[in-house]
Amino acid sequence: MPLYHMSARSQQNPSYPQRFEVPDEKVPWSAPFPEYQPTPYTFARKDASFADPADPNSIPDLKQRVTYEAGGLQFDPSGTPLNPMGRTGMVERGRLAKWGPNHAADPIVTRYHPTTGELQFVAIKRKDTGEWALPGGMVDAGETVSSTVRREFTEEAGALQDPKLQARFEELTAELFGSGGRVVYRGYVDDPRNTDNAWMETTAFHFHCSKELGAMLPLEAGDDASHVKWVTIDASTKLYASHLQWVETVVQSLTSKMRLHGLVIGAAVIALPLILAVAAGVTVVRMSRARRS
Ligand code: RP5
Repeated sequence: MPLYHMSARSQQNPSYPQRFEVPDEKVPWSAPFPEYQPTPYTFARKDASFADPADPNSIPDLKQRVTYEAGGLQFDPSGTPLNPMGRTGMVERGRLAKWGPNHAADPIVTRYHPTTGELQFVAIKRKDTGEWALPGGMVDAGETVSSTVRREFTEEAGALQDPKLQARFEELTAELFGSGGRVVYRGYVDDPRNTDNAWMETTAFHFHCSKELGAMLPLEAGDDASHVKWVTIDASTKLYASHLQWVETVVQSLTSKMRLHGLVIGAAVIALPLILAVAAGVTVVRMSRARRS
């Protein structure tokens, strides 16, 4: 996470009104900023049944809501939750449904390209900002984050027209997600929808495809994604919100595993002739002893 959130202060979400400009040094709540006049904005939803009421003080369990941020939930004197990373130039909930943390889950699905061997991950193109992103989504009420990660991946990457391909996709994803994955990040997301009073938090899981699975996993755009594809990771890769940071964590861990694997193989290649020579020497000694006796 950068020192100060960047996307959460930006105009990257084109449907947002202009935010009040917050310079880096004014982001922390501890920095005095008497001229601060954040823009109030709450998106008027057609289906508001799962959204919070307009008044945060009317929510009985607000103070008990789960946050992954170490300091716990902070509130302003009126009882409204305060963004743990500081000012964003906007108050109220923006396009987020909940006051305070809004929970998501993100799958980082990787493979080595079947012919080039390049490390790749699955990305979707978001319709709201047009940026490439991990195929994550909001955790539904009563749902575990691991089920969300699988559901979102299936919805966003697996809307296949051919029923046979769809069935195969489901088999393969069951195998992939059956492993449970590895948690690589849990906490605040620098999301362009965040406000001073509502923000995204996520759990990002890594799943690595076997060679066979990586070659077979069919991908097609679906749900709120206009495109989905395998992306080769290189210096030019750009992703939505703070997604790139978690992908980089995965790349580092896979690269160091590969290095270790290479070292083990290298050591085995060097050691094998020695082991064979020693073994041959022992046999010769044994044979000559046997001849003498
Ligand atoms: C991001 O928003 C999360 O990391 C996740 O990828 C996404 C969830 O929101 P929706 O895609 O469901 O809008 O902050």
